[in-house]
Amino acid sequence: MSHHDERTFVMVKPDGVQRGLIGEIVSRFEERGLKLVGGKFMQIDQELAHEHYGEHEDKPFFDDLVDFITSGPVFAMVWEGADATRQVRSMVGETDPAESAPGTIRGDFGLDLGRNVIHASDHEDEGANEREIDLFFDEAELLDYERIDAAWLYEDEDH
Ligand code: D4T
Repeated sequence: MSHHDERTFVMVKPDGVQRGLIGEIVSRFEERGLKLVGGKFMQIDQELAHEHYGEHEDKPFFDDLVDFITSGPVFAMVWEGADATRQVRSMVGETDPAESAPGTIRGDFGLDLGRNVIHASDHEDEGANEREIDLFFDEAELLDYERIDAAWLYEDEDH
């Protein structure tokens, strides 16, 4: 794997889907130069919600979080690129949209912690990206191809 091949898991949550933000969000990552390697429009069931949010099981907001994430379709994605996990998190903003800077996805499209539009793997949680990709995608659903502009995105890609 070259250093351009880091993969991270991203999901437009039910509020983002209902508000018509899938295209806008996908565009931001595409324009940044990240490569889409997997995408799935799906409904999360109770079991998957509990696995995905297992770390929050004992929190007071857990039941509302599960109800919300299972309340409508989500758009799950895998994006690939140099330092992808950390770069995507910085584009997403803080967990609470109210604390997120303008220019970030949550800072531009959200106001409420319980409706924060998008999920992205935590770069400070080692292995979160691989764990979440495995939870939502089979290996065969992740596609291997080159972006035609790769040589213009990375100095060390050959022309
Ligand atoms: P996700 O996982 O949804 O991308 O959010 P973050 O990674 O930014 O934040 P998190 O795991 O700490 O929180 C998961 C999810 O729970 C909601 N939440 C969180 C909530 O409703 N009330 C709360 O007090 C907290 C801390 C928002 C995101």
